[in-house]
Amino acid sequence: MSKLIVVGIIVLALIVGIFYFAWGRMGVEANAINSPASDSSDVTFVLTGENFKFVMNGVDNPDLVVKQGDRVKIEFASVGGFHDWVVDEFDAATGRVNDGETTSVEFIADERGTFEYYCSVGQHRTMGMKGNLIVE
Ligand SMILES: [Cu+2]
Repeated sequence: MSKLIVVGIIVLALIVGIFYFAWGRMGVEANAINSPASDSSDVTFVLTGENFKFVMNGVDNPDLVVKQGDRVKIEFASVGGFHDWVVDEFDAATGRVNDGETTSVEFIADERGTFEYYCSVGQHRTMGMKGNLIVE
């Protein structure tokens, strides 16, 4: 009889323990999901695209310099033609937009180096619509 009570208490303690463990994990995961909100990026670049170049603050195909580990946001708008912004190494690609449309992409620059960003529409890349993303 007393053995049964002891076993019962142990089982109850286990259930409560598992519940608290699961609850704690859920809290952590919820925070992880909530914290990288749309404006939590470390670096934001605002670029436009036209036939056939990217422009930022009046500079054509600018070097985009970030630090390793940065969460990078690209806000991209077309001001003429059909374009996107892509970096293969980080699986980063905006949607394709037409004149007057805006799109964006966020990614973590978790590797050092110089990576080419480009427009993947038609032959735009070979026509000069490309630049460097430099991760220091
Ligand atoms: Cu293009």
